[in-house]
Amino acid sequence: MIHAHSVLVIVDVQNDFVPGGALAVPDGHNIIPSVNRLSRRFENVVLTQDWHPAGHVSFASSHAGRRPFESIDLEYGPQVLWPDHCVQGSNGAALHVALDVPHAQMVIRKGCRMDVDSYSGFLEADRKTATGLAGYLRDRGLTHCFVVGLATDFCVAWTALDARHLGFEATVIEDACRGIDTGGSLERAWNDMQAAGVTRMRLGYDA
Ligand code: VGL
Ligand code: ZN
Repeated sequence: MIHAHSVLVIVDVQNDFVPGGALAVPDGHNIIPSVNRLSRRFENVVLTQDWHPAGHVSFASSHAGRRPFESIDLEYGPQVLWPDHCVQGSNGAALHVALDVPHAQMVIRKGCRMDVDSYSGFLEADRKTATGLAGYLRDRGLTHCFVVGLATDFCVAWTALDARHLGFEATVIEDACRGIDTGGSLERAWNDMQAAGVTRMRLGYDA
């Protein structure tokens, strides 16, 4: 199942996405031991890091009269508004200290542009701006993305969907992910992933 052309993509295991953080994913910290243990089975590991400038378009605080978890229409489509989170260089944006993947070879930072969000590790929300991850994987002959991390229904799902869209195999390991689940987002994400040919797998261990 895991082979030389497999890559583990660890999505957004950052301080702001665990309890106590600015955009806490319930139980988010509890995936970290499993992610660490799983990572030992992969020769190829890539991390993503949500990395927004202060005043980013995805922050509710950037839109007068708007509150977190409301949705607005931007040029590129609907955008959920979030509490300020993962501001470039802040402690909240740092990778969680318990994440232990010294053999990870690449960190992709995304959502770096003021006016464009990016849940996906591959393509930003304008659906045009590439992060470079697809090119990196192709250059290295990596064909199967195993995706874990935070949050299942946003950055994990969009990363897995884009992996399929860009011609990679994609598997989401559901017990090494946790979701935000706002407005039915978790069920929708699993339906979309299934329709796109993303495989859903369980580790079955609590590391
Ligand atoms: C994420 C909402 C906003 C995520 C990032 O990592 O799933 N969700 N920014
Ligand atoms: Zn974000």
